[in-house]
Amino acid sequence: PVEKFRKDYKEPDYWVRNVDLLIQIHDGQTTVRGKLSAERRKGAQESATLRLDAEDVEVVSVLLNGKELSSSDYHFPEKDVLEIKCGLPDKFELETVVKIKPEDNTQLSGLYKSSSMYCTQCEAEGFRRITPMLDRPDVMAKYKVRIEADQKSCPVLLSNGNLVSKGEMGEGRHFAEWEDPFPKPSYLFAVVAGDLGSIKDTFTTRSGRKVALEIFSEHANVDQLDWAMQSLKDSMKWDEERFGLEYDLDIYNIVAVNDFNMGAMENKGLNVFNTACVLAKPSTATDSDYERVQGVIAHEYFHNWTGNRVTCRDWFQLTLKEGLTVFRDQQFSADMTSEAVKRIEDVRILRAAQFPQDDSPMAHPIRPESYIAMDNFYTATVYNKGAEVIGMYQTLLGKEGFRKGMDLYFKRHDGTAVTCDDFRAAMADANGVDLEQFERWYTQAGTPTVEAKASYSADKQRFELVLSQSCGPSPGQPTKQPYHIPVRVGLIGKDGKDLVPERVLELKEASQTFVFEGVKEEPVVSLLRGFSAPVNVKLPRSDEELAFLMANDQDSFNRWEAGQELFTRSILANVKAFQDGKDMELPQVIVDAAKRTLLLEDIDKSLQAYALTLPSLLTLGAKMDVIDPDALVAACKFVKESMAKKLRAEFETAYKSNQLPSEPFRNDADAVGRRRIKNVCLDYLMALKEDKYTKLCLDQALQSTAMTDLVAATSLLAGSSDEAARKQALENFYEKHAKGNDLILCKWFTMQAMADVTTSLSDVGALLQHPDFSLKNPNKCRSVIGAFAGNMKHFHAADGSGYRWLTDRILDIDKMNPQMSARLVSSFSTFRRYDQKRQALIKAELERLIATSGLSRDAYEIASKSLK
Ligand code: DPP
Ligand code: ZN
Repeated sequence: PVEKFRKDYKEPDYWVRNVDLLIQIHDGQTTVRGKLSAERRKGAQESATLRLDAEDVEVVSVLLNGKELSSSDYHFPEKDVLEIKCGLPDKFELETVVKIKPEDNTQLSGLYKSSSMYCTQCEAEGFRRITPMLDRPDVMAKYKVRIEADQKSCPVLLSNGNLVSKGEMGEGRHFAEWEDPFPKPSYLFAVVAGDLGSIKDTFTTRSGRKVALEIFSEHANVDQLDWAMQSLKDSMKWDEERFGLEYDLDIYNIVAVNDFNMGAMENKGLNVFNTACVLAKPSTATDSDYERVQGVIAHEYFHNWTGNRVTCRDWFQLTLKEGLTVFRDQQFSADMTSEAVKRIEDVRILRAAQFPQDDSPMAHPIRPESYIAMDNFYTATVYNKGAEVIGMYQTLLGKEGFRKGMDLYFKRHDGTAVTCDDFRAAMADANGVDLEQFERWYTQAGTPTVEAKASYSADKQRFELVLSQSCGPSPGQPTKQPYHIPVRVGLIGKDGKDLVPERVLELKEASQTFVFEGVKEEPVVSLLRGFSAPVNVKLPRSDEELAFLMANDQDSFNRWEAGQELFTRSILANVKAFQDGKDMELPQVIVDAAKRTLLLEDIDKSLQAYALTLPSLLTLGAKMDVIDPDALVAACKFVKESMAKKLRAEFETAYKSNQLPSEPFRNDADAVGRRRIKNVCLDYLMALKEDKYTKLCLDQALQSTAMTDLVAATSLLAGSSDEAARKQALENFYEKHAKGNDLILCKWFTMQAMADVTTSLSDVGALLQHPDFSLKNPNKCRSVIGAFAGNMKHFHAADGSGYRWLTDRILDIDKMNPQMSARLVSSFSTFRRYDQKRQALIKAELERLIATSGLSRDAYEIASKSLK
């Protein structure tokens, strides 16, 4: 496999200005005629040949300026490259006719068939699987598309831009012609053909453009589209208000598809969505489903400016559009729900998914330096850490300064393909600041650590904070230069109020001293408020100080953070005790703090719930020198159980007082928060393993009408040692809710794959044989195989059985869908964080993968890099 490097970027020898496509869909075979209007780049050699990307297409003919070329004028010099060997004029039209088979396309990249519909996925490099093209994002062209298909099976024919004509062709066939007035890179191309239902609405932009909105799905799912539509309108309005950005076409279409590798895709004017990110109605969707739909609809909509109007010059710049757009969708969701809650959720994801990646052989800067398969770099680092980096601009420049930077970015670059450096320059120039050093966030991998030392002089009323930063080695980067880190700091007095105004310290040196004058008493420092940078913090504190912060910090994030730190300490101490065969203990200070939180009355219920939720196993694992899955799971169980023993009455009361009537269903912040805290309480009570609470949980599992409550209770029972209750709950969930609904089936699969029961491995084996399971559907693969790879105890079974099982599944899937198999390989990437024995077992599996002939380059890349 060939590795590509960022430093090797060159402009192409030819630009394609127009693409004219004829797509003739027939059952079993599709013909694509692609006409490219191209010109040689000024400065390119006249002898430069045209090398088009072309993958899995059968070339029927090639025409240059209307004249068919003889087969000696073109060839495939390497796999997936169609080279035109004859001389080319400065400007020309090159036409290819190719045959493709969407029905056999199990990779789900290019044009493929999902259930009864045809659809496309072109990012990152799928367009070349439809028609030969310079398939790279800096080649931007205007597209005209004519789709022809059977009228009965494909009454709906969609592509990007505006519908310019449609009609019947006889013999039961019909056509539609679409034209997109905006030049775009090929990865934003899309086509959909199928028998779809839809809902319609309109949105009038603030300059008065009336936009027709339509969301399509299979007919049976049309009743689950309203929330997506509401979210779309909210997003359109929000982007006008917050960033002055208006929609630019007369049509905005969204299509829900069952089989989809990613969450969704921002194709110009025609978003294609994984059903999991668009369908929602009260009887089928949990609160987090609602939040996900809202966030992803917004994300894809926001791409219209950050991604489509201004796109990436090359794929190394992916975070230019993804980090920025994730940041934008996070800000939107914060405005639509609660800023404090959203921040906690985002940091939880970052710590569970990105920090471990940063600490593995797969660590890469948010702007990677090289890749073998680009699809492997749609990572938590590029997306979520990328969003944190964008957030730091806003923290450094303020909201207004950030907006100025965004305005300048669009003014300079609208309609072009640019780099992360261009974005940074716009931020710097618009604000007249120097952001040179800030580039290191783009060049260096790894999570920095900020260490703080505080000293106070009562005489001088002066407080000094010495901040030092460091960042461990990562692949290819043995040493790191200091980052430019914004550190938001508050100094809290005994009464819980800030003693001086909060400051954003700019840490740029390896070590720096910051002085606060006029500090009337010795303060408690609240460091990195709002998680103002994606770093780990080291600051020696007593448990009592943490409890104080948990109760008093005016920054809601740091109140939560203090509680998490308390939990983490206790769990890690108990891990040690477990390993040493000593008794585990729960310090009273934690019980007291949790009790205070439980008894608070006028607190946001979601904040209350998160304050009582233990850090995730992955987050805790990242804090251990060597991850010991058994000890970690045991320590968490112990903490939960001991807490429940001490606070049984409080948990019961909170559980009861947060019950909601089943009618009418509400999903406002209060209702969501109540379900959240109620289910946290149930989780604690279930840790007691008493019949009384199993019964309570079973009642909820059998009788609830809210999907959130059903899933919470059934998941708890899926991990229960009470066999009868477990069986009853799972059967009930399947029969009453999951059967016939793929998305709910996935929840049912996941709760079993994640469960900590002795039969976990044989259970997931059985799920693969379940009639509702299909290895071809990415959502189902993720819900069984991906979920099991996240089952800390059983995936990491000491005998290696979980590892062997995963490798076998990866090899099955790799033949069909390399993007999917590569994702699963990455579950092995953190293997060096485990003990020697497990390391050896995983290493053997990675080696087995690499030794398999015909392994995809996608899977090969992750496996081989993980071993480095
Ligand atoms: N560009 C898509 C998204 O993140 C992923 N393929 O929205
Ligand atoms: Zn995106």
